[in-house]
Amino acid sequence: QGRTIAVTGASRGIGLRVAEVLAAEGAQVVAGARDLSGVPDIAGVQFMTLDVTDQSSVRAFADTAIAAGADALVNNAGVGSFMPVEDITPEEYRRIMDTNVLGVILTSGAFVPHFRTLGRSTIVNVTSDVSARTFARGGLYTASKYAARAITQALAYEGHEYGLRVSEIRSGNVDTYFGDTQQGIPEKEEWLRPDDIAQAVLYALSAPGHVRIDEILLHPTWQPIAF
Ligand code: NJP
Repeated sequence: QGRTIAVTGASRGIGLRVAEVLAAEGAQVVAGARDLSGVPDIAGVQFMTLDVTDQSSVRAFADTAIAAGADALVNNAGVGSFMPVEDITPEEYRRIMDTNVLGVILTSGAFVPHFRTLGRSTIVNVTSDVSARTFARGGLYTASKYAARAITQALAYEGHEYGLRVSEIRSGNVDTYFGDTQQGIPEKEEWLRPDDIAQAVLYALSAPGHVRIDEILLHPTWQPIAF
């Protein structure tokens, strides 16, 4: 209520639902993605073009959110890519790492100088359950999420000095457009919904000031247990 929160990767999937849920709770949301052509009108949500791999785009996004009073950032933008190690090209490596790792670095870096002045602020990073485990054909994607987890934890150490709380949301399969797939197809019926992740983000953002949620790990019930 009364807060301003920046959300990346908010044109669809998890990020869009995060923006909707936060706005329904009374927050002002500055929501970014590259292609805003399909986004709905949502009261309390200001959509802005954002490419997290492009520093000037990130700066413009952060400047707008900071001018609106942002005290929290949700790094959610991310892309998937699944192939055997021998098929990973330099181009695909850069696309995944630039978005999932450099994107978190640039976006966090654009907000941190402001957050330092606040005394209390929050960054929530939507990484993955595979930020600490891998699988066949998942080398590149999981490498990016391991790296995003490391950045998340480094930020937590650094931010501890000035009241920045940092949370990592690690989920199993979620029914979105992730990895160039479709939402709502029969194979994904038992998967987590974007709202399940949005509720975890809301919990991390709204925990009382004396509580820091280091990480939340959640899966669809059917998914084999993996920690
Ligand atoms: O995927 P999708 P999710 N700059 O494809 C945006 C993680 N995750 O919601 O830019 C700015 O429906 C893109 O918009 P656009 C996953 O790794 C997922 O599932 O127009 N924004 C769109 O709004 C990711 O970090 C699952 O293409 C950029 C959004 O990101 C996060 O959840 C499991 C961008 C992606 O929406 C959200 O993914 C898991 C850029 N350069 C973790 N590039 C899962 N779905 O199963 C992309 O463990 N976006």
